[in-house]
Amino acid sequence: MFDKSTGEILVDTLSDWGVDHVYGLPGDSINHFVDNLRSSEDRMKFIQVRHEEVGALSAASYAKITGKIGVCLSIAGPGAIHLLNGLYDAKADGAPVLVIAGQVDSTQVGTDQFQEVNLERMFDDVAVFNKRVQSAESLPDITNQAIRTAVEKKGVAILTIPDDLAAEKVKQKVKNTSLIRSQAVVHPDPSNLQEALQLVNEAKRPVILAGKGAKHSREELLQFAEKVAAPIILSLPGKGTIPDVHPYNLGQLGQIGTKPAYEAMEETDLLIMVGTSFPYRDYLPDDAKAIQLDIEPTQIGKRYPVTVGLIGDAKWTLSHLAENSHYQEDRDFIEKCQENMKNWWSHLESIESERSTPIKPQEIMPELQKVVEDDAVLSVDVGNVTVWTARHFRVTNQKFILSSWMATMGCGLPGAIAAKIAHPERQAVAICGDGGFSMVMQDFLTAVKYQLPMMVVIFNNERLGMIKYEQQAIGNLDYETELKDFDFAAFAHTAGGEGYRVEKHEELLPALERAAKSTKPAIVDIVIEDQAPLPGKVTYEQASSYSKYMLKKAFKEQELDMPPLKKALKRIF
Ligand SMILES: Cc1ncc(C[n+]2csc(CCOP(=O)(O)OP(=O)(O)O)c2C)c(N)n1
Repeated sequence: MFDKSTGEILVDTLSDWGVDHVYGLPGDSINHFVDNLRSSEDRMKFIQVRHEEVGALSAASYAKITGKIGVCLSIAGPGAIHLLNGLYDAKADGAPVLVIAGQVDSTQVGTDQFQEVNLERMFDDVAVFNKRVQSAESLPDITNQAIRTAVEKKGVAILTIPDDLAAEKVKQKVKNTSLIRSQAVVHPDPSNLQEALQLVNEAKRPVILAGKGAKHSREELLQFAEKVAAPIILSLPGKGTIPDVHPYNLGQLGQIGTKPAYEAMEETDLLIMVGTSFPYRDYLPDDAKAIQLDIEPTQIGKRYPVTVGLIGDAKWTLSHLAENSHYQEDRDFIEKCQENMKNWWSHLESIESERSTPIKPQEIMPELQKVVEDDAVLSVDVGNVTVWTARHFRVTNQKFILSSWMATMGCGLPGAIAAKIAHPERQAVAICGDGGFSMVMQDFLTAVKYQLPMMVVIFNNERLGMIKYEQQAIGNLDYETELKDFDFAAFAHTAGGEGYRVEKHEELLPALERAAKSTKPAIVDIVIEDQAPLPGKVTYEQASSYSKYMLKKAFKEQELDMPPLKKALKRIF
């Protein structure tokens, strides 16, 4: 006699798909399934978070780090609502995530029960698969479809399960639909490949802009770039595709970018986009020919009027282009870019070697670099801290993750939690602003509870730094961006971890070294001078808006009582 509950079958199915842990917070409407997890602890770990948003962000981060599906669960109503931010992060960054959301009893759905929310409607916008299980018998098949859809469409699948169904016994053995995963290597149309090769062979100053779609093609990308003498600019999600100090790397583009990248874009006669949806049109060439390679047909021509589209796998296509393009004899352009980059690095080195109190943010990176291992996972939060890390941290082989498209604050710590679960043997480092970290800091306790040693580096400027400078950059006075000072090192101790407060430069490296060696989660709370990370290239509009802010500031600070000046300023603003 077969007597498994559907909840147990759900655990079996997850297990068959290779899932070995679930993030979440238990409660009514998910209790039966949580009990199934309790009795399957040997193969399915339950990571209890303090806030469901952290559960969802961790599941998304796990998917970004491993390429495997991340799984989180919640109760109906408030728990499910808390998941949303992390789920949108997964959607925006193409990370496969499965949600198991509890729901009120199946006989009561739709009758305004306690904590009942119309979950199908709520999740509709974020999900690629979104179904409420209607019967115990259909649950295994629906679970299979949910996982398959999340993996293939790189998005969020929602399984809403009234908790009574999870407890129901199934009378006969359930035969799963197939768990086999078949994959295609997509090759572009041969005539498109031919057109692309012709453009490449004719170009004098080709530039490659590569995004996260190129991440699995480091070798092929470099072979192609070297053959056709094209420098490589990486979008922020693409950081790490090739090492930052590789002679063909010009860093990032845009507000966070480098001057050599900006200049290469101004000079290029052929833009080659690989697996990127870089959104800032102003930083792309005014009028260059362009090839765009992407696995997703709808991306072609989305951001730039491309001459040739190549729909296909980056690895295969780059290797084809590398093999079949002509060797570029004229190396002047690449050499000039390399010279520019050398100057850029020495400019960075000179500002990084300053010694000041409070510490300047850019002074931190070379010291951090000394303790971060080559195969570490770096999880970066959102704010100026993203810019400092993008610009000054030289990624070698580390895994670099962030909330790149949703850009949600609070992603740093969940990324480090997921990193430690995905790769317990590797170092996990979260780099956060004080604002971003304080959005999720309760879950430092989760890292302590599950003994996940990690290093959380906080750039503590007592500010929402990025917003302060955003306000100034549009000519406004900064307003409500200051944060109450807080000793995150003391918090780390209270939480059961280790904490180091750093106020002077000489304390920095010893603190980082001790945190890196710690067997407990550790916070290095660095009091920094609040600084604006200026763009690699300041545009006229940026300079002009900033001068408006300076005038307003001077006017406010000095409380000038000079009617003609006041009148003039009023005219300007
Ligand atoms: C959830 C969320 N709310 C608001 C924002 C807008 N935002 C972007 S950066 C930022 C400030 C970040 O401050 P902090 O974490 O202290 O880092 P800093 O910029 O000072 O380095 C804000 C409010 C956001 N991206 N995400």
